[in-house]
Amino acid sequence: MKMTLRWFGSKYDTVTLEQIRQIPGCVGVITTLYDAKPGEVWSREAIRVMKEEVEAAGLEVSGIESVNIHDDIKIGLPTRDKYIANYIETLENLGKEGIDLVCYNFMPVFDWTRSDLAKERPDGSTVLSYDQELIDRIDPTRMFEEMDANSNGFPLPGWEPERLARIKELFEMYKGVDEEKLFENLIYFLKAIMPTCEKYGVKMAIHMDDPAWSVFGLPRIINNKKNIQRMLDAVPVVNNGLTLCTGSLGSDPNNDIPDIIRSFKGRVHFGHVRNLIHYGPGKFDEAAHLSSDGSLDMYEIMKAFYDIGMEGPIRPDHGRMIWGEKAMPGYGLYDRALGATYLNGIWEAIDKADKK
Ligand code: DNO
Repeated sequence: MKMTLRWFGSKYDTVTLEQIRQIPGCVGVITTLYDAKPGEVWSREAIRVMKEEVEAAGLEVSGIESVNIHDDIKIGLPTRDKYIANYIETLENLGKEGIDLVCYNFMPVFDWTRSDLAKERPDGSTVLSYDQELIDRIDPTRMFEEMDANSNGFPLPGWEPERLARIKELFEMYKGVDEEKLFENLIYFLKAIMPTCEKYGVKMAIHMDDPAWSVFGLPRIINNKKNIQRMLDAVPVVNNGLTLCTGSLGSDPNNDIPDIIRSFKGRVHFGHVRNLIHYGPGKFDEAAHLSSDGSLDMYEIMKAFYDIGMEGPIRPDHGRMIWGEKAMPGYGLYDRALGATYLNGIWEAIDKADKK
């Protein structure tokens, strides 16, 4: 396991590489080319510049999060082949520059969804939270504005701003795309890119849908053990793997996360580890990483990663906003650094017990 932190680049992030370097045991960052639009080819030159900046700070680029997928690929339009060809070129360029891990998601229209980006906890910290009842009252085509208004002036991590301008059009375009169609389109994409991934040793790691159920009537296909199994079996190549996100899967208490991790041994290439508090169906707050602060058992989760011989990067995921920090929702320095340290501590304890 390699402990890493997500970094949004010097242009957008309030957190610096120098700060990340001082988190004990943190060896690398997970980052992307933040100005690249979905569907564009990433040049080797641009990838190299990004890598050199990170390496100059004494860290490595442990993976890309994300190379986003153009909507035409998700919808299955005839133009998808052009965008898949571009994606393949990007993967080749990443592989040639020695980057071997790409996280992506196949969620239509929105990436992760929350009803509140700064809900106050009793200790005065603020967290991201989700309440289906509140979401049901929002006009989906106004979701960007709602989230934006709530984000303290920071960009929404992971949300693709170019989608903002065409939100109504996007909902129209996804109208005929149900779960089966979306699944077929994912498999079409994966089959097309796998030979390149195998040739250059690039592992694709699909992110879980967040939350793990349909929101605004949009289809969800990477949200539980059965669906993940189906996707892995449809393209049975090691390079077709997972970003095992405990917070996304954990939004549905029916998902047994340690069991899911163990079941997909060999295909879990990247871990997002965080905790949340369940209040009932469709209602949860994010929490500190500490098990006792939320509903997930972080020891059991880290033990499962340990037992499968996890070699890839793990990163603490969304943190609370604490100590007066102002940063992108979920992505401040302080609570994620606490999370990394806590997860490293669990790992050390498991490792020592195992080697006794
Ligand atoms: C949220 C992140 C997601 C993730 C994408 C992967 O905080 O985990 O935005 O990066 O879904 O493409």
